[in-house]
Amino acid sequence: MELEPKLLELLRNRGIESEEDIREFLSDKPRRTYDPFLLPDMEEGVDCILSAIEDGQKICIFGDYDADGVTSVTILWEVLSRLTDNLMYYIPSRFGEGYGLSRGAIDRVREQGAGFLVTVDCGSVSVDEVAYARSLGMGVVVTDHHTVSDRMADCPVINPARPDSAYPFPYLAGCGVAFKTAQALSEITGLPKRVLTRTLDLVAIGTIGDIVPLKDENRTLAKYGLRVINTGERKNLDRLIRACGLKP
Ligand SMILES: [Mn+2]
Repeated sequence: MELEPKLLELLRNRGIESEEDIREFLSDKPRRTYDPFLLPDMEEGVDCILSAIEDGQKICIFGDYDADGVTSVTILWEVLSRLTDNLMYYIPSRFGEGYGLSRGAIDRVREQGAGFLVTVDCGSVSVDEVAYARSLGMGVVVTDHHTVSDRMADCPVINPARPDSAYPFPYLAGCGVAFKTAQALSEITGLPKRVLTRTLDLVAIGTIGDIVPLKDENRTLAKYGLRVINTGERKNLDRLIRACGLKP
């Protein structure tokens, strides 16, 4: 591969030096992606979610109000809604409630009949809130990408940034973790592949919006996701793109 010295310098500044890494970074068909079950607690988390569905429990996807959080909710919604009708989501108010799980939000979700919480883009360090939800008899699975500083919630915590994570790439966005969880659920239940690939447009928006490093698996997700955006299949997104005067 013949490359301009300036380009090689720019790549080197980003830690991309080996022939293989350069090829992958510049490729139109990147391949770097990993088995979702390498993420900590993925097996246990997916088991809990599927048992909750079997038991007929109402599942609440608990998200966040930014680009990463909103896309995370939608990705998991699109896959879980193929497996159950007993589904709701909750996005806390940026102004009234703030980021993450809170007792008030858990009470509201419980009042609406939810027996099981799956968080996206939040929850790893919500030790007291997770304990509170469990004291009400609710099951909880956390999916998240935020740094785990000291104590971690007492439930399955699917998060590549955990200090004990063996996942090869620690910088997924929240929507990347939601996508990997959706991928694991799809594999176990044998959902058609297109259900999952159809969500890649949202993974690209959340990943780029959350300003995580666009390297490795994030780059793969963003590149294929941009292609899904440009199919125009998600009508409201297509309208938004047109309203902004953007072209594919
Ligand atoms: Mn995030």
